[in-house]
Amino acid sequence: MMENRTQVRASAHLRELWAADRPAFGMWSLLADPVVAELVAATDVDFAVVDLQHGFASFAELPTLLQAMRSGGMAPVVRVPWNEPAQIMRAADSGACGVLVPMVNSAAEAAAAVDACRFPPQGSRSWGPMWGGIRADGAPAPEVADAALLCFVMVETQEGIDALEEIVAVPGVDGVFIGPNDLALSCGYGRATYRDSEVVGRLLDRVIEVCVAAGVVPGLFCSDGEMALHWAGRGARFLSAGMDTGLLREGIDALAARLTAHVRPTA
Ligand code: 3PY
Ligand code: MG
Repeated sequence: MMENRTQVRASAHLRELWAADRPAFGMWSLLADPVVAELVAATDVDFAVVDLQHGFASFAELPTLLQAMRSGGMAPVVRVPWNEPAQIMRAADSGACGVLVPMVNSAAEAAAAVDACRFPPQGSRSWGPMWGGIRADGAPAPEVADAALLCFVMVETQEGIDALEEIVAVPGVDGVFIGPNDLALSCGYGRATYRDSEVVGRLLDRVIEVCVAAGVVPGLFCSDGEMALHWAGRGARFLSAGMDTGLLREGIDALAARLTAHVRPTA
């Protein structure tokens, strides 16, 4: 089915980049508007993340957002609000090519996330492809759906750092996605970033190193392109590089500044 082909293509594109040890750069979607979703999906970024934890969209809007992205040519990754099987399964049914699971603090929690991503006998995902009866070519075979769905666990707490070696060893974990904001808060560094704190930078380096040694993909939330390029250079391979809200704001501010400067040149 088209749905399935779009999902398979999206995760295959990412896997090809990683097989060649190349970084995947993506967009972070906070807005719940299907037109913006289609626009994001029609660009040349390698992936998009629809953020259901801290974005404006909820599960009610998700099928429509993913439908819009599919018509833009992309099946995005969905960050679910929590490590909850029903949420992971719903995101996968809706058409995600992968999930980011927040606040994973132990191997058992990572194993639970993987379990929700895979159909039996590998896991306990419940069968119910929502688009199957709507789109012409039916539902994906369970093993095809399993192979296409990327499972990224987010390490973003001191507890997660303490259990990192066990987390990356869990079979079926495709990668670790670092949430640098929560990680700094949880580890006692407040709102510090790698830009103003060497110790924060070293912490991120260590997560990347442990992932690489374990053969899983190191990912990182980046607030801008400069940050994404910096961490791609240090080995991260799954990097968000901008947010729809931030880029819209930046574009409008830059335009307004240009127009204002033109009309009222400084003396
Ligand atoms: C974090 O930085 O904690 C994130 O989860 C990114 O949104
Ligand atoms: Mg976070």
